Amino acid sequence: MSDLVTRVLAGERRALARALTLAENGGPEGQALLAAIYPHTGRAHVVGVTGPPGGGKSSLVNALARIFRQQGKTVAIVAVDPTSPYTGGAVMGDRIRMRDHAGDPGVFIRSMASRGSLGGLATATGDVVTLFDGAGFDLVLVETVGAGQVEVDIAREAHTTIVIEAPGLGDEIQAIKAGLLEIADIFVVNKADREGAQHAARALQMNLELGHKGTSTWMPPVLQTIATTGQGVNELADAILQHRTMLEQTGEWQARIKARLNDELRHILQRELFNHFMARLGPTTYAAVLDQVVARAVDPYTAASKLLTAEP
Ligand SMILES: Nc1nc2c(ncn2[C@@H]2O[C@H](COP(=O)(O)OP(=O)(O)OP(=O)(O)O)[C@@H](O)[C@H]2O)c(=O)[nH]1
Ligand SMILES: [Mg+2]
Repeated sequence: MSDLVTRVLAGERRALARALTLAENGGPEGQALLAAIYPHTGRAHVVGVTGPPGGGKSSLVNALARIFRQQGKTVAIVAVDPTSPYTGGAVMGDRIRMRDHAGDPGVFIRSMASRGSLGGLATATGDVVTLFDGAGFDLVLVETVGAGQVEVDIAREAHTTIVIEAPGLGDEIQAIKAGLLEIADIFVVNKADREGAQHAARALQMNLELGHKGTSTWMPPVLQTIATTGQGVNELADAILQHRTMLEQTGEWQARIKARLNDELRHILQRELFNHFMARLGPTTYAAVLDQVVARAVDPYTAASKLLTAEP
């Protein structure tokens, strides 16, 4: 194990691939590995890229990776597909990317599927990001499809969140409904070569102004790109780096990390406290009280407080 840790920290690709699988499987080995890597993390700039299916997320991530590589930065790409257990979209995108970055040791691509449990996906994604961070990648680009709670959860892991729209998908409304407007640090209207891009950009801009988005230090820009030709992608890469600079200069970088870790720690505590409590209580006491609730003899609130004070 310690050998694997050393090799991951050295950025060795085969060790990293094995570590990623261990972490994704979520067993005790994976946990021990993550624990050993954790003290060596906190350097990578984590960038979330989310938006509707087919909006051009993979193409854009690919184009961004190319620019960051030209700047001498190393890039890890995580493609998360909560909608399918088979990573249909993610795998398609990966093929294009793998061809584009084939043989470049400064790029590492990993795709992840839901395997039926959406709750675990955000956690698994966080663990994968931790490993890339520990392995020394400068940037970790996390692509997620859709606009549901999983995307919002995953976006919370990112320092910088990019929300992509594309004309003709009818997604402006979808994004706003799902609260993606709230989490975006940068908006991108991709497929700017298509009709309706201008309109989509204006609609987004108006929504931003109406919602008084942004702070005195950051107003989310609305950029237009053509991912397939690379048009506008340099500007997007600049905006990502500017956002990082702003986060660091204002102390937001640390504040965001602390807020996220606070959440994470509380979640773990909640789960562990509950499991601990239930194990101490034993299944018979719980079942008996549940029966009383079902029989309308005791209401759920009273039942809960009875259980909390019950002697095991
Ligand atoms: N015309 C045009 N087509 C684009 C642009 N960007 C991406 N595409 C095309 O749109 C399709 C979808 O692109 P992807 O990058 O796979 O989109 P995605 O959002 O990753 O898709 P999923 O991961 O399946 O949700 C592909 O055929 C791309 O070639 C663009 O700027 N203009
Ligand atoms: Mg994709």
